[in-house]
Amino acid sequence: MVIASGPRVDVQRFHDEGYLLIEDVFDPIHDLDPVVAEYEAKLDRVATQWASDGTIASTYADMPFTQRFARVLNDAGNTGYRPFDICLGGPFRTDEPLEASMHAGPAVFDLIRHPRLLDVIERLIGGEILSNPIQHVRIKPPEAMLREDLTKRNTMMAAVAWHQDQGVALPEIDDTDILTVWFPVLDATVENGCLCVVPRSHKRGMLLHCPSKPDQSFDLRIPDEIRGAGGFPVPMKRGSILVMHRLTMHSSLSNKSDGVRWSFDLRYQPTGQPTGRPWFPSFVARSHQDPSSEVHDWHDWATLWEKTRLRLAEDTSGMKPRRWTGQEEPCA
Ligand SMILES: O=C(O)CCC(=O)C(=O)O
Repeated sequence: MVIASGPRVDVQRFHDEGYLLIEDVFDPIHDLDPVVAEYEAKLDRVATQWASDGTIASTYADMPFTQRFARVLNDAGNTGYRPFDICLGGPFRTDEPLEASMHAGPAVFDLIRHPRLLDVIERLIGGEILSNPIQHVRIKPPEAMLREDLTKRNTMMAAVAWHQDQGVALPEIDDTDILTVWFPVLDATVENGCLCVVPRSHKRGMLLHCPSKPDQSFDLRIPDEIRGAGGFPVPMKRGSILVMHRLTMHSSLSNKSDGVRWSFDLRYQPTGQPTGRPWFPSFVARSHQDPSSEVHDWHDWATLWEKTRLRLAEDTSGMKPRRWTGQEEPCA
């Protein structure tokens, strides 16, 4: 195995605690500001399209990003977040471009493949690294600016309940060495809804997850009586990353501030292991054994998602049911 250089990674601490906070992985101006600019442009395109087809009342073009995003989401309702996430969410339709179904752009792709980020991952799982398709951007306007039904139902816009990432993927992932990498685009604080973790919780094994509401299969939580006590918020400066074991219990707070809470949660694993979402596309982010297998161009990454979109619009029968039925004790 090639041992990478890069940020200092306390591998032992990661295995002991189940998470690792590493500062200064990204350069905020060079690496994160382009993502903000890419999303400002995306919001402008989406708002212009939706104002012209009547989905929203106005383009809200005179507003700053946070207020504009909140107004667009409020007008568009529960599916309004779809064009912004970096993963496909249903409904899958043949008559819709990728641009309207999710976001795939160069600044985001550069983050997913950032060499300093991959150096950290390499220290933890080795140098054959697959980018797992369970990935999201969460741009959460202040809760006070959003319609209540959005903050109650949508985990991209609202607080997220305690869970383990292994618990929200298919059982095929149970032996995959998958890592979650969470990082803020703007500083994450207790007030604006940073992440919370329970140290050493990965040593408890996988815990029961219940749907948070009877009709919900994505928004899962570990019931309080199983979760027990412990856990604390992890405020983070932009540029830092938090790496978590797949069994580390985590949640996030609500955004009580007057600014946006903006983060990415990405996942990486050794190439060749199951991803937990076999119907979505993964790609080789780094390979020392076969560098030619790496995907370097964001257009190629977008094409993988576009082909997936077209396939799912024709046929979703390959999408398997979730791990939990909601009928387990004590969910039912
Ligand atoms: O960013 C958040 O609010 C929650 C993220 C999360 O739960 C995850 O990455 O699994």
